Amino acid sequence: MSATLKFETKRTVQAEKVSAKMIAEICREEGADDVGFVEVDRPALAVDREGIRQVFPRTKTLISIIGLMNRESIRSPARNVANDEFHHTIHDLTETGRNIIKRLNQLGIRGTLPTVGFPMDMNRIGEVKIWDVSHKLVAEEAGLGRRGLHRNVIHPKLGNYILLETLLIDVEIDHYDRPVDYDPCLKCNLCVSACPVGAIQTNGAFDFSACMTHNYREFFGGFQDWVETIADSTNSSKYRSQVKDNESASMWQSLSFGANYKAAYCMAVCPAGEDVYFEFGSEKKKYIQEVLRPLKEKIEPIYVQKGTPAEQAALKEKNKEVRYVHNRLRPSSILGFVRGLPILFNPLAAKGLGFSIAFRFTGKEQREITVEIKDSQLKVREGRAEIADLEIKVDSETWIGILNQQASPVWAVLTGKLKLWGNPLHLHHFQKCVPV
Ligand code: B12
Ligand code: SF4
Repeated sequence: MSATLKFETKRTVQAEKVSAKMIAEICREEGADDVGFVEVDRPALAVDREGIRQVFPRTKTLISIIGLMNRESIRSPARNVANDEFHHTIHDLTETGRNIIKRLNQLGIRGTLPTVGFPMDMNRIGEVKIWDVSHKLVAEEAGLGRRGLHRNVIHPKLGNYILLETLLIDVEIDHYDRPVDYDPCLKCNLCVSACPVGAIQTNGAFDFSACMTHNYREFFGGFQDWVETIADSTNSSKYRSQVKDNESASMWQSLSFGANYKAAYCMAVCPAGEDVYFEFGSEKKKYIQEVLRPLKEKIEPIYVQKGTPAEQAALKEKNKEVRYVHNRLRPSSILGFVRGLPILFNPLAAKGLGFSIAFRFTGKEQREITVEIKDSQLKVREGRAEIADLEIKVDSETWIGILNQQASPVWAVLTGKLKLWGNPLHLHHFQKCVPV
């Protein structure tokens, strides 16, 4: 019996460098709405070098592909409609990526695709960066657009209503793309006004924690908080006094049909991009009335942490019900602690405070850093400052235990695992400014 090989096992593309035009054609035939190429050693991708190696060590070329969403669905105040559009586009884009890889396999080109979003490596949850490849950075380098004020990538033609995927392949190609040389963001600030937790700021700053706490309420951090609420509830009425029936139902829906985003309003209102601008350009008032206003008027819960700028922003929204929660982003290592500092820092809690702490971590993860909190800003420097208001020498695992409320600081001092020099009150201030 003779077996017919479905796929070529040898590389059938003979040229030293494979044709970018041919691969682009395959990508389009398989459903990519646009495509671009980046060589693996592009300096701008240094932050993901390790992640790329982890997913596919033989990577020579990154292919950025995009999936266009239906913008009326993303803009719909009906959250189920918008979420369905996100979920289906994620599914379709993954399918497109897998089919491209299958076609390339037939030519003997090997490769794979990191996920569009979730699943991610949850073992790294306490290290903050749990994704391997930053699709936005790859898309920018591949000339598919630039990040706008809201930090989503805006495609010059399609606007920001796109999701991104990156394919990693093991051949060099004969043409690589470069970033577009103009900024498609109109600086209209509609995204700033649409975000119910003030995550997008006019100066370009982005409040990761605010977005994570509200928009991702039914993803891992919010899920963990919900589980702990159940664990801490002595009976069903105690639970129901903290979690309303509609919130339990929404969590059930997320667990059953894919996690629901609570907003994405920054993306929904963005008028940038050639195909979108016509709706806004000549009729700005009408656009605001039709696109922004229904989202502002939607009556819905907004999830915030008490005492944060997100709470202040949410309280200004007339039609929203402010709900107080935690996001439970707890570091599991010193690496995660250091990475998480700028994300978890609460500038409101730091108002009027000014101090520096030199940390010396010993034991399993040895590292020295200096944290300065001044003028409502946090700065982290590698190395231990010679003069600091407080110096802390602490065993790394003990410190993570303290942050996770699984070890007592008093016990740590008594057992010599934590030593302090200087004003210990600054430790209390620090914990207020960087709540875990
Ligand atoms: C982490 C993440 C988030 C985080 C942080 C977002 C962010 N701005 O980085 C949270 C949970 C808040 C988030 C929210 C959303 N996300 Co998201 N997210 C990602 C993910 C996994 C990585 C993003 C990334 O590379 N960030 C780093 C850099 C590139 O982002 P940046 O904003 O330009 O820079 C800021 C951060 O880097 C931060 N920062 C600096 N140093 C460090 C270090 C670490 C470790 C971290 C975490 C942050 C950080 O400060 C910078 C300035 O504010 C990607 C999927 C992927 N694997 O790439 C999707 C992705 C970026 N998300 C996407 C989407 C659609 C959303 C939402 C609209 C979700 C929704 N449906 O409601 C919102 C939009 C929020 C917003 N305005 O940015 C799309 C964006 C598509 C596009 N057109 O650009 C992506 C690309 C998913 C995809 N495959 O399509 N997301
Ligand atoms: S909504 Fe306006 S300011 Fe925000 S990213 Fe889009 S074009 Fe830029």
